[in-house]
Amino acid sequence: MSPQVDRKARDRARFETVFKTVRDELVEHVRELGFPCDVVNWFSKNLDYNVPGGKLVRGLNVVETVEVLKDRPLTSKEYFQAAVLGWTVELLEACFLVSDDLIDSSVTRRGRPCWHRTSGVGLIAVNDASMLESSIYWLLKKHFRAESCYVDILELFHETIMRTEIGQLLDLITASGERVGLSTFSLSRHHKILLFKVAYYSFYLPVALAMRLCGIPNQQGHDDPYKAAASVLLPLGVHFQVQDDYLDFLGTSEGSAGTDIVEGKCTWCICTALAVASPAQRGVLDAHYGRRDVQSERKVRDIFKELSIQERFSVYEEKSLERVTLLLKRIEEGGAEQSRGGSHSERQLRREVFKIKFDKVHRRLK
Ligand code: DMA
Ligand code: MG
Ligand code: MG
Ligand code: MG
Repeated sequence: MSPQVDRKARDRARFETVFKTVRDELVEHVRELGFPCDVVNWFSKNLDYNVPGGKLVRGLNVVETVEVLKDRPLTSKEYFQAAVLGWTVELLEACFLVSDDLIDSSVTRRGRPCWHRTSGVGLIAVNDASMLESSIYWLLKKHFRAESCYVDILELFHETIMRTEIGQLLDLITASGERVGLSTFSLSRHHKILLFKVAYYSFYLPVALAMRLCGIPNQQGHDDPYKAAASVLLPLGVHFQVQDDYLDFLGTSEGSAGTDIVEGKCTWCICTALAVASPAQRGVLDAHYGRRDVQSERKVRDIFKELSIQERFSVYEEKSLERVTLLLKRIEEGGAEQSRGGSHSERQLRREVFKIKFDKVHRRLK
């Protein structure tokens, strides 16, 4: 095993031990409220099934960012706080995924049945998703109530959740059904969907939480480090979700894969296809996109192939990475200019923080 892989595995294992602590605290809380075993066990299973099994990139990103900002090994108290904050982001991810899979009629997630498709769950998943969200606030109160960043952290969660939900709404009402057709689809609407449903909670939130935990204050106007962070992280988040759309088409996503065409989702693939389709190809897409049958799905896939979606994605990926690299460079240069006056943590913010995210999305295959 290479030292880098070894380190990653160790970081993940350390982070996972903190999950055991927060899970036990949450379950104990339900028990202390006097609920019988079946309720306690249900909640515990909800947590175990939905929270820890993913790539954990968002949660680990909180810890990694705190480490970069502090620029020294964390004390065990600092590590624990950063990791708890990381798990609140993973709880949020779990909450969104449980409802998203239900709404998207997805079958599998992370290589297993979606939570709502497991024995006896079904629509109870709606309440389970809410409980994953309220667990965040319970943990924040328990671990951060006394910290000066408590209100900022709460606000960050509230604002991020609202943005994600509006993004999900836009995604859902744009999806083609009998009623809507493909007429609402466009690359600009698609960009807005991705920005709101994914980029804020997956890319901006973990970094902004870490910045709050490290006590980085807002600044006026263009100097605001939170605005600077958003200016790179949000485009990166959009790039990441375009990859998600493309991986759904390939069927290799680690998330839910392969349902976008039959569900009639407004994805990068269909919006790109619509922008270049001939009238005949457009006719086939109109007739078959968003239909739950294998023949229709095959016809759509054939048109995507005719229109070289695969090659077009490579071109998009190249251009988009170039753009993000440029944004990163601009921030680095801004950081260098300010480095005479700026604090060490502000200078660091302008380099490593973004590299962590950048390296993770760079040409991912799953
Ligand atoms: C996921 O969008 C968005 C949220 C807020 C979970 P999606 O349905 O494209 O994701 P996936 O492909 O993972 O189901
Ligand atoms: Mg989905
Ligand atoms: Mg969805
Ligand atoms: Mg998807």
